[in-house]
Amino acid sequence: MTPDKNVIAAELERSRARTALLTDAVDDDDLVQQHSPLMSPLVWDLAHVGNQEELWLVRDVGGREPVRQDIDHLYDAFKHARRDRPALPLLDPAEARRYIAQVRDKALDVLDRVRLDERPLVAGGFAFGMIVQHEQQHDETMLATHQLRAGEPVLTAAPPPPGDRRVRGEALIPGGPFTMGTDTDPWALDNERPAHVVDLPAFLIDVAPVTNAGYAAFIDAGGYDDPRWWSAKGWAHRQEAGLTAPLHWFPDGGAWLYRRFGRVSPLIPDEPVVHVCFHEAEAYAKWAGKRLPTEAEWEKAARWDPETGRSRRYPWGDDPPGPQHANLGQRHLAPAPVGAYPAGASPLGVHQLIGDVWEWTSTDWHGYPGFRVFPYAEYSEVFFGGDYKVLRGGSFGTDAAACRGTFRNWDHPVRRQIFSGFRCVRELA
Ligand code: AVJ
Ligand code: FE
Repeated sequence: MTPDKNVIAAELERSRARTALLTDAVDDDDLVQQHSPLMSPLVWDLAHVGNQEELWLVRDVGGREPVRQDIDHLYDAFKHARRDRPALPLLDPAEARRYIAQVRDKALDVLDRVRLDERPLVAGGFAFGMIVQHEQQHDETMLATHQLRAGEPVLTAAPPPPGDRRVRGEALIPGGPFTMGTDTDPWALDNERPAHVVDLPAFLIDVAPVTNAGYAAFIDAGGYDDPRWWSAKGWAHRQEAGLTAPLHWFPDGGAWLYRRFGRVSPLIPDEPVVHVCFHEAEAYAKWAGKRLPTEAEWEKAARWDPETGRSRRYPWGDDPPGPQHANLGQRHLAPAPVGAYPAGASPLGVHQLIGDVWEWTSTDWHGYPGFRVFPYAEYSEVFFGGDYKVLRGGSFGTDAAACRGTFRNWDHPVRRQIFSGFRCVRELA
């Protein structure tokens, strides 16, 4: 299943089309503005994806001369915090667009000439896949910036498919070993490797993510005012940040309104809740008499096939995600209501593990046993052991190229500008 050069070129093109859509939607003033201190100006993301492509595909894989070595430091995410990026002498929008187009031409030429079995870095097209995923990840980050942006709506998409209220309750995941992670997925990143066996006791997992209605019940029950449900750290954060509801919710009489990509509307009860931090998810779970899944529990629910005992790429099998399986790729600019993807359910009846909302787990960000940096420590290793929780499954903003049953995301437990939700688990009585 090594992707051939035409597939790789098409994937590069698809990520660039998404980048263009997100950055052509607003004017140049808007591109250089900072919409939140948590985010870069969009024009930074724009040139940064090109700079990473230059570093890895043009210079490293291609062995070519630098295009713009002078700007490397501006687009090195470790050199300047997001809040400081607007003050940098960044390329302006026209320069950034020219730069990334120039890099892309060279990268495609490198792709044309390279032998994909030459070095580990390019085996199976890995370096190209890494760059495709990197751009798609920044496209999701840019979508989160759009969600924080004030002003008139500029993005549109078809609404997600309808839900099905019969999809409710919990599924039993039997105890026993399963294979977590992968050795064989050609574009899997270093943190998804190596494959290793994990033995878990049986558990019950929610068949769907927690909905807006479910989360509103926690608020109505006084959940934000009762320290019993919160960890000490979570309660301290709730107090300090003055949390009273998910980000982008605001009260309207006895109901809730929600602001999404510049449009305000009543909350849709059956939609998965989104824009909650880890601490809010954890508090809800405790209030509900449950807990958050560990990362291993989440992956077993998503990949383990009870028929064969094998771990698959997705809950529905090994077929690539189609529109019938999961809400991915910014096809819809909202999570889909619970039950919208029966074809995407796991054999044990767990729905919407992939797409819709990233799901918080209780696991701290770490390397698997036998982890080896590949190809650079700054992607994931430097964050191991930090104040980060693992998120799984991807959101409506995540592209299929950057989402699979093994894919691991992480963020600080207080972050909620990302498209984050959750589901709960429970031990057997
Ligand atoms: C995997 C989403 C945590 O955006 O910080 C992008 C992805 N790494 N450029 C991030 C990433 C370098 C990363 N996350
Ligand atoms: Fe990056």
